[in-house]
Amino acid sequence: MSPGFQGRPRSAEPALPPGQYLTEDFPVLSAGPTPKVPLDTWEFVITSETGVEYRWTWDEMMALPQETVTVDIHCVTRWSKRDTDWRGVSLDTLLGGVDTAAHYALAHSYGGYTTNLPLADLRGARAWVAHTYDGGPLHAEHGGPARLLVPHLYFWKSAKWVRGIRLGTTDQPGFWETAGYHDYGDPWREQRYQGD
Ligand SMILES: Nc1nc2c(c(=O)[nH]1)N[C@H]1C(S)=C(S)[C@@H](COP(=O)(O)O)O[C@H]1N2
Ligand SMILES: [Mo]
Repeated sequence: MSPGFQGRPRSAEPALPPGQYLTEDFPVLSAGPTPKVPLDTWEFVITSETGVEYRWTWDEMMALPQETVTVDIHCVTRWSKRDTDWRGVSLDTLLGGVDTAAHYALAHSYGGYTTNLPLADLRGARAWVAHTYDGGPLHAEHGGPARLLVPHLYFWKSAKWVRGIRLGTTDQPGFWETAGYHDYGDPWREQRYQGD
């Protein structure tokens, strides 16, 4: 640093991704009605590219190692929320026993929503199946019983009411990606729409 350098005062607030503003409340964004998913029939399924299915019931999911996560979330409609508190199972745990050479993942939800992401983005302590928000059961409108949580991508990648993940050797665009939203959706590179 040069002697005369003023710089900016060190901010207490870390930067937000470009074009985002902070909100204190928790908006609900759903493309359709909120599905009702009883826990006794709930299941989560990872399907490999060769068609092998790895299934977890609710009780089996709860018996796995649980992680607490505090993360900022960023919606493509420009709201961001700081320090959201979740509890859930890491995709590293779920993928640990899955035999796959696939590069792509398509998350699918009760109710029919889908969203795609590279399988690599589900690994490395960056993605969870979250069932608890702020210390209580995740409310249905926010994706309960359980949703995908992938906070390093725009929040549309965090599929609510998640039911499973299909692994594939080709990239299959999901609901919003088919409607013109970006295939990857990195908020720090402001990848909102195809072509960004
Ligand atoms: N199943 C499902 N998941 C979804 C959506 C949806 O419509 N259906 N909307 C996405 C979008 S665009 C956002 S911003 C977040 C919103 O989550 P929230 O309603 O908990 O804020 O969920 C994502 N996951
Ligand atoms: Mo969104």
